[in-house]
Amino acid sequence: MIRANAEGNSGEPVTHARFRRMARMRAFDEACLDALRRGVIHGELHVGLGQEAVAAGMAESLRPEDAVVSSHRNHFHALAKGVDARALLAEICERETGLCRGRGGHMHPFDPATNFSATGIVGASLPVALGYAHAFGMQGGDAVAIGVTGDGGSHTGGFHESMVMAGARRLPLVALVENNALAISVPFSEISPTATVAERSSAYGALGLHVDGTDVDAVARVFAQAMDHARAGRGPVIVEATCHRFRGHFEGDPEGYRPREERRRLREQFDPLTLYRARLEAAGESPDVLDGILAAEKSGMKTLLAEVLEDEMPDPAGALDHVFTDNAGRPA
Ligand SMILES: Cc1ncc(C[n+]2csc(CCOP(=O)(O)OP(=O)(O)O)c2C)c(N)n1
Repeated sequence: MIRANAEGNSGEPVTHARFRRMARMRAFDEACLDALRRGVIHGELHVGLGQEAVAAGMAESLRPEDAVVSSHRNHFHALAKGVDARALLAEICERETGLCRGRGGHMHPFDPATNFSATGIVGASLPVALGYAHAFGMQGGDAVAIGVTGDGGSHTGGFHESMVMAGARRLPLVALVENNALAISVPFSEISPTATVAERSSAYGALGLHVDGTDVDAVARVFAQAMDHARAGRGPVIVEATCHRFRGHFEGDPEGYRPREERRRLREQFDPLTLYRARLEAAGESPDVLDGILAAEKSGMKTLLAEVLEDEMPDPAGALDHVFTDNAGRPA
């Protein structure tokens, strides 16, 4: 049986590792929704429920030296890169124990230890990832920078400029586009000049790959191909993963742009966990083992949330601490 690589649980079959990763991601965002209902998260919250297979498929090909720069919908990418779930949850819950001591919140987690960061500015993950890719190119190793964005982000100037420069200089940049067919309320089909984002890659001298982002096995395979290409110095890649957002754009979104039944239909047909479970069971996997994985991840995340909610919040008097640096990049 195939075993998971170093990023998976040691010795666990790769199928279990993939299912577990998705289960953990789902449990994480469900914990965030729980925290929101308890009134401990202020400001907008964008969860990724329905999109677990994309980040979980990406995870296996990531090495510690690679960099991931994500978007406003970043929790799953952070977990895929190895960001500590407790520190991330504490950041989202605005605690002093958070990744950025509670000052960044859910849209701005930064973790130098794992080379992970995110931005709430749509499309701006790409120029930041380009900077990493440029540095990696100068260093001469085989590290890769991944810029994650949505279909909306792929229509920004920053995305285009980053791909132009990465293509011209053959930089190790992978643009991961999570195409959930909506930029808030705007359908991809109404504003895209092409049927896919991936097919624009030839204009950038990039490799373009399209994958069903509800299928974790397919994402893992395609993402590995993208990373091999970039690591080998053959230039940038666009990986477009089509997927579905099960909740509103943000929590509180009245979703006037899609009927409730549509949301229910998407959940019924395209839940990546349900789809993967069906595949594993058809191959002879025991339902009890899969139930055990789901239950363990859910209860683990509940415990984590309970712990985090006991943590201190930052002292308002220190609101500007750790926010600015001096010119040498040291905390002021
Ligand atoms: C530069 C910029 N313009 C507008 C916004 C407001 N905004 C936040 S998310 C979003 C849509 C993003 O859509 P997409 O990139 O497809 O990602 P998704 O929300 O579907 O994951 C917009 C317009 C923003 N944050 N930044």
